[in-house]
Amino acid sequence: MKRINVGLIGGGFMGKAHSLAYSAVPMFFWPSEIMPVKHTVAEFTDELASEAAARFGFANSTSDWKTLVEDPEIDLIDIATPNNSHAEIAIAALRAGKHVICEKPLARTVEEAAAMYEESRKSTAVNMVAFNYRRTPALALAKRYIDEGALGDILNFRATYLQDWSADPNSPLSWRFQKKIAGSGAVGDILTHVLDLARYLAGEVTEVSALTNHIIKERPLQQSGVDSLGNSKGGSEGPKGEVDVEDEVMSLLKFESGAIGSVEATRNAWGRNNFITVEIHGSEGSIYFNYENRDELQVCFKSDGDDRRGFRTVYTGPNHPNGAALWPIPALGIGYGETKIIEAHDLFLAIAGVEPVRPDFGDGYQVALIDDAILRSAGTGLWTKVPQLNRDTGAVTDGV
Ligand code: NAI
Ligand code: SOE
Repeated sequence: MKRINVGLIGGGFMGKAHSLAYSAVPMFFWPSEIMPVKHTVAEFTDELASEAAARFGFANSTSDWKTLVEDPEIDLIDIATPNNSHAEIAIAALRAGKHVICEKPLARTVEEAAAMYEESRKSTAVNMVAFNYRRTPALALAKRYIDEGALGDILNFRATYLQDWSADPNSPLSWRFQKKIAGSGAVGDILTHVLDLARYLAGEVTEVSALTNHIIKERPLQQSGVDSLGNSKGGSEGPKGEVDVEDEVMSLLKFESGAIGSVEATRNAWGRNNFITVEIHGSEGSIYFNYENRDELQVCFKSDGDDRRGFRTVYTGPNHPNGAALWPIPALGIGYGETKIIEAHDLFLAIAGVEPVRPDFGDGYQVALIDDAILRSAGTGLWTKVPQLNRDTGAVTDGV
């Protein structure tokens, strides 16, 4: 068993989720190829950093992420900061020879994503982008059905990502509403997750036709530096700041395979919480998934027969992807935390040389190319080709 010293940068929502995963990996995946050691956490200030160390179980803390990247004792850099620092940290970490896991979206722009990907090609270290929803066992089971041909030829992919935490115009102006930090709005923040699922389950997206809408133009300034995701109300009085990113996005998709599809995302849909849905139909059957019932995969097959056709529920448990490591019977409940535990374990398998990990920076870059095409299409109103990354050469073509 190899010990891997982790340097975590960012002690917010994802700092918590990743720290939990590092503690949990050996509990779930045992014997473990890798034993993660929570070495050092970096935050903005010494106070925030030492608080994060105490809370998340790190031995050391620092207010300067650069010392962490340069520390020869650190093996893995975990980037759990807002999107504006992903490129700078990842490039420095790769140059220092560290393994890197970077939260999604890989970067704010295609240019930043390209630079990160180019740096990753020069390194022999492992890199990963944290699109963790594909680690949900029911979605990994969907992939298994598709790979085994149970759905036949994929004809249509439909996905949504709907939330409501920003529907109230008085929810505060977090970094997620500022282009200079986030890069984009619903597109980079949540559509990227379903675009990762689209590529994972249905293959490459080659052309898009998109609409975006920017409804809430200003929000109350946050009363503290903490990103509160809409939970603490700013109030309608008091200073406000500009929201310069889109609220909503919808896009039609064409896939390399000839399949067609649609994706949509908003953080303003009252009543929807983490409503990620995926419905795929093929020539031989269909599947349906809703993250709010994330243990369940609905399946329907042509071969079921005319008199019994309809969706039935497969409840994921020990017999499904990664299920044996999780809980001993179905219906105990698989949550968001488990997707992060599986993600960390898959990262460690790659670091241990057992098997390569996806999604990597190349995948994050390809998603950034789709994001960019969607935003350009929404601007022009035209069908827009998605440039395709050739993973062998590292070159990007102008669509296929
Ligand atoms: P957050 O706002 O809760 O936490 C970010 C933390 O990073 C804050 O504590 C902040 O003080 C710290 N930070 C910012 N810049 C820093 C720097 N230069 N050095 C050290 N610390 C710094 O944000 P959250 O929700 O954790 O998001 C972080 C990243 O994770 C974003 O890229 C976001 O898109 C992604 N994310 C991914 C999710 C997923 O499901 N995969 C879920 C939530 C966020
Ligand atoms: C807010 O929309 C958010 O925290 C996203 O940033 C995450 O990526 C998503 O998984 C949960 O919601």
